[in-house]
Amino acid sequence: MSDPNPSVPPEPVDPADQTLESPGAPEDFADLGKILAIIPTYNESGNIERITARVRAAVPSAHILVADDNSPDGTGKIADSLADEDDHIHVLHRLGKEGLGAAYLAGFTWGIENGFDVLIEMDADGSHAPEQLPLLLDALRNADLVLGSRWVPGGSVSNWPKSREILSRGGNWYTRKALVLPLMDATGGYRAYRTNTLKKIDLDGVGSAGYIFQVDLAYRVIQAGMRVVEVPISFTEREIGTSKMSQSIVTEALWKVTVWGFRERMRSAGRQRIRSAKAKRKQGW
Ligand SMILES: Nc1nc2c(ncn2[C@@H]2O[C@H](COP(=O)(O)OP(=O)(O)OP(=O)(O)O)[C@@H](O)[C@H]2O)c(=O)[nH]1
Ligand SMILES: [Mg+2]
Repeated sequence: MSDPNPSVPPEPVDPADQTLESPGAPEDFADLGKILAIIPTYNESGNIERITARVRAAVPSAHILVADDNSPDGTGKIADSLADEDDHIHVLHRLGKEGLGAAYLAGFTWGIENGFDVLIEMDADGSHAPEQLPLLLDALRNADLVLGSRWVPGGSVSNWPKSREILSRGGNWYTRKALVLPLMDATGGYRAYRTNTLKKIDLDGVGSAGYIFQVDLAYRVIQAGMRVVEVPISFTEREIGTSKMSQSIVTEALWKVTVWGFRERMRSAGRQRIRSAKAKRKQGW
């Protein structure tokens, strides 16, 4: 697969039509192999039970890994008791808060070591509807990475203050321009990766901690010539618990995108210089 351009997204689906009571047996996506949804948590005691239950109902064949950074509110303990009752739920206890990126990298390593073929990224706070996971998995049949996108036609956000929307749209606009990245929502965190996709990029070289981690990975997948597809999602702001978004997360994102964009421009200017020197030599200048 070498077309890095995102394809036309599938028909948008109203999440209201995708309740837990949806008729018919849920699809098991056996053709994609073993599926693991990684849910990073920090103080999500009010959400963890509900989100795991929704994932289990939406795609019963999928396993769940809760990657908890020793949450002071006891999220890890609740996850342990859920894992005791359900062999599809696993818990990765980490020593302390190290950021979303570090938790996902540890989760990916766990998933790869335990033989999973598909790795899902999903927030614990319900912003990413598990009922839309089948949309991402279906699109993964023809992609190396699927992004749940708020900013393609059919995508939406609800209960977000205007300031958050401006930050997300603006951040994505800047990312698109600086990195020449053909993606509408490179910062989003609802994703489906093939394990093979992650094996082909240098995960050890990823140092990003905050939300820029998402851009970092999408950028690496596209630069490796793999196919990234965006599907519309309905994003809902968290109702329970507190956001971990901070000024330092935004600053990390801004400076990293700027540095990478500058580096890429220097590289392509270098390539251009070499090409014109070769052309001149050929013409006998
Ligand atoms: N393990 C771990 N999880 C984290 C860390 N920071 C955030 N998370 C989790 O990552 C997911 C996204 O974090 P949120 O606080 O919801 O960030 P957000 O969605 O941008 O912010 P809101 O819109 O206010 O919810 C949640 O499941 C968090 O619990 C961290 O340092 N370690
Ligand atoms: Mg959130």
